[in-house]
Amino acid sequence: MKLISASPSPYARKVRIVLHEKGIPFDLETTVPWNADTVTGRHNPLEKIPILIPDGPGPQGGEPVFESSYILEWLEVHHPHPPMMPADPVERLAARRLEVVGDGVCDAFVLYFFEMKRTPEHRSAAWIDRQLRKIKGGLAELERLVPENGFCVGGRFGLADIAAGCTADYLTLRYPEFAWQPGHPKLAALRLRLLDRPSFQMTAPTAQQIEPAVI
Ligand SMILES: N[C@@H](CCC(=O)N[C@@H](CS)C(=O)NCC(=O)O)C(=O)O
Repeated sequence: MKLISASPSPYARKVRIVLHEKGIPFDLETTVPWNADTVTGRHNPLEKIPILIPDGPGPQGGEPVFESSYILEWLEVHHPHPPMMPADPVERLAARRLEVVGDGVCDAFVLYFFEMKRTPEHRSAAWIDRQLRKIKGGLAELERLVPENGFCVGGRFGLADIAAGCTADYLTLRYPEFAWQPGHPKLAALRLRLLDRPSFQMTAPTAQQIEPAVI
């Protein structure tokens, strides 16, 4: 199968980590989804990465799968071993909660990031404050949810750790001036524990050059 991804994307990274952890071979196609020459719109009407293109033929062969949380669910159904989501429904909800919060922090950061790309006279202070509030609120919630030691849910590595780790690494890359680590020691320690895993090391986020025309 093929994964269309962007190198800084925390959403695509969740999928890349799960593919590595499950041992599923895949081709990685890296694009800049904001740029005019991106392939994104050919496969996803919402024009967003990540996009997974499974091998055909088969029940869903060749049909693009998009939206990171949906791709992860799809992978769990079609490639259940090793599991990345808890089998217990209550634990699964707990893991999904961390994913929802982590994705929400990243969503708010993307809105903040592009607002800051505007020239100062075109920026909205109210919009910036709103997104920063969400980033800080979401990080505080992640800090509340992650444990001091070990993995986030059910004592075993999975979705919740991946979501929290991808969010933490993304902010570290894209928002270095916001030193979030001292105020969130459990999240900072989890991030470091996760960096021991090959799947995290192989998918470390890197910045991309975005066309100015998108802003
Ligand atoms: N909720 C989506 C978010 C994906 C997303 O926002 N991807 C960004 C890159 S990090 C993108 O492709 N943006 C292009 C656009 O919104 O036009 C998911 O989890 O897959």
